[in-house]
Amino acid sequence: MSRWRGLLAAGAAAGLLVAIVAAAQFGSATGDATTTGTVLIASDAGSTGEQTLSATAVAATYYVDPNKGSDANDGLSVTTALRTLQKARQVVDLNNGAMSGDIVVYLRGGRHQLAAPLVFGAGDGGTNGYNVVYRAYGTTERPVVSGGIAVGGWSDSDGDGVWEAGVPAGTVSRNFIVNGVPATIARTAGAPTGVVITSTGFTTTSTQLGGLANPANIEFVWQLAWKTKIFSASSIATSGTTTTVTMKQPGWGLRDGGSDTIAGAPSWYQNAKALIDVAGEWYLDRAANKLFYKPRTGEDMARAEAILAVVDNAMVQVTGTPGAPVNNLRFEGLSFQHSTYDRPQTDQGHAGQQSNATRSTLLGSDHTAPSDAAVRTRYANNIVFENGDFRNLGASGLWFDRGTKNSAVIGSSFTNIGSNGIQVGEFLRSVTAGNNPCVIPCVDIPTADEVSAITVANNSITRIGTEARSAAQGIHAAHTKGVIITRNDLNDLGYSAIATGYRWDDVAIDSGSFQVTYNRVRNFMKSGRDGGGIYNLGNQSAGGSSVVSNNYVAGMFGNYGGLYADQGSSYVAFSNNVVENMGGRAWFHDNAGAGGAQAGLTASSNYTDTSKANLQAPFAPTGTVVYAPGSPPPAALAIKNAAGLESAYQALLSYRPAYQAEFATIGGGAALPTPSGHGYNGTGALDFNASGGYVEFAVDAGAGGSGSIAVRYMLSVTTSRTVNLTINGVTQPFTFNNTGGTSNWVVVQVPVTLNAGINTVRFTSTGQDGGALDQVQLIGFPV
Ligand SMILES: [Ca+2]
Ligand SMILES: [Ca+2]
Ligand SMILES: [Ca+2]
Ligand SMILES: [Ca+2]
Repeated sequence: MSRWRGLLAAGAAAGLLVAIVAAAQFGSATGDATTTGTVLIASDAGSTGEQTLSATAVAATYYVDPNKGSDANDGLSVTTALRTLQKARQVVDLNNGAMSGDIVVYLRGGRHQLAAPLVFGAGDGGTNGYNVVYRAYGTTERPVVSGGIAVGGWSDSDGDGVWEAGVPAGTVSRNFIVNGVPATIARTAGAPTGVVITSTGFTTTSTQLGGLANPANIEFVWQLAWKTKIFSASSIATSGTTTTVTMKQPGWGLRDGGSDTIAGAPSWYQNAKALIDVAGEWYLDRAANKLFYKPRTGEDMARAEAILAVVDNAMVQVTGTPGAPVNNLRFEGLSFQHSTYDRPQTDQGHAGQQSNATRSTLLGSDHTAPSDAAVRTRYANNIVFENGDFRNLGASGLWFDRGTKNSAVIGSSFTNIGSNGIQVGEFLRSVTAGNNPCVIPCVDIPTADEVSAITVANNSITRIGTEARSAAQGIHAAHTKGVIITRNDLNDLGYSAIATGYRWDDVAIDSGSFQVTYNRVRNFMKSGRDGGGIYNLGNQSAGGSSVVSNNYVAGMFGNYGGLYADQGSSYVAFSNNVVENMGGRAWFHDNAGAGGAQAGLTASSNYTDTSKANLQAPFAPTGTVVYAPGSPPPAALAIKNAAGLESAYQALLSYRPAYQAEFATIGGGAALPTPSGHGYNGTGALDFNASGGYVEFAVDAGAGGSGSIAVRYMLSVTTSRTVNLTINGVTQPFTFNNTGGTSNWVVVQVPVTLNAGINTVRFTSTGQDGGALDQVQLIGFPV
């Protein structure tokens, strides 16, 4: 079907999506001046100066500038931009009744702070077949849709290295991000001792617990085999050598259900000021409305960008109704950051189940439903996220929920996500009535409620499951039809990378006809066990059989198998996959027979460097080619090399957010005036002022190596200006050239070789002012 009006090539049958848009947003800064308003205005008139997906006319253009805009403006030009997304949504709603072309809302660089969830309803989408597009302005501006508040006014008056700052009364948060990097809730290194689980909590011989302040906010974390559970105390009391932890209810009563249950001590406990001892740990004292933090190397709390995530869960919602879905919305080039996940400190706790779904009484009983997500669509049609950056989020990243159809997430990165990266579909089950009964229909799902024809393509997913390392999955699709998961790169996961299905028998339900193809899956099961690189549960026959083919799966850290057909798996064909470096585990783990007859379950022409397979008759792979480790035959090598991101999206593998000059360390008379022009990222830019003025960045180059530093700046005088650029103590000149206007920012790449971990990058004036320095960004260093 033509879902995107020609925006995407209809290559799904071959498992291939053709990239229409260059991933210019990521790491391809070129040093030319293509970010100027002139070019963009031309592109609005149909020029190709900007990579635009749609060939349709633009009926209206609006601008949102979080630094220079005002909601009293008309929003129709860069100089009369609106300030908030909430206002832009209202303006669009009043003007989209009879569209004659797309409506484009350009988001300027900076942090677009949400005071409350941003909710798009049926009146906010495109009409007459056109789209409403929320798009980053230019290729080097990075608008951040943020559910957080900036925290300033830090002090360390007692000099103990733990800094503190006030927050608004009543602030609740479990996610704190400094200079773009998540901080860690203050925690113990290990488990309490002598733990005995009881119906009300547990007893322990660890005496520290009894002395901690604000016991009702202390959390206990169990990282189990494939579940993560987090509960908080209602009270803690010590008598003699025994400390009794009483947990909040009803959460503690829901702690189990199914297997993988709590039997012993929590893995650690967290969220008390006394537990701050390692750099990067933080604590929010909810009673005193104070935030405490022990800075990491290179963080200057007088300057650092300190963001406390305060919008709980779904900070962006696309929510229609069964009779009136939201249609035709696109989000292009946007970063979604700073949602939090408050539930572990509530009475419900986080009673995590498989796929980090959550058991709770919030849905009327003790039912299990998918994990919450920062961005969620429900009763929605033709919703597309492209070139996005989902980062530093409390729960899951993106969820195509009930009633979402013909939608996609393409060319986006998912990093530092609390729960799953991407979820597709809905389920609700009762663990007390057995694993399988569906609380909501899963056979004959009402048409309006179906989740179907979702494409997940060319995304990079890494370091997800920061809250639920042993349970979170890169991509989970369940109770859906026609889902295409293709060309994604998944790396560094605690549990299964791609998982489909959520039913432990082979009863045919409205689930199936999925394609998991051409993905590259690396380094998974690093925390949990009983998972796989590509994992399926249950019958996948609805709408036709399902396919897992041409994937490259490598680097397994815990059992059971690279490809895993779990209970009830049927009508899934595994073919032409390459599975290697399993660390002694099986290339194929078959447990399908435990839940059914394995009808339609096949494995053919797969390639692997291990002969180990766990199989249950009558299932038997055919045509398997086993080769010696390191010696794949040409056919396997071809599959391996073809898997993963298409070339236009390769830059996602090294995409790192920029470091803003205004949050770095400055000195020598340098200052941070608000730039007079538009289009800077973050909240400002650096002015060197006189000789000796400097800014110093502490940049994390990961494993280090060769790459470049992309410097974004503006200079609106005709004479070039040269400063010293000192990288790890070695100095070279850096010249700012005239960019032709105070709103014209350019990006110049400086080739560098960096050490692993933190490197220092300092710009210093040598006698005259420099340009206005906006940010630096590492290019080409794998994340
Ligand atoms: Ca409307
Ligand atoms: Ca202190
Ligand atoms: Ca600690
Ligand atoms: Ca900046």
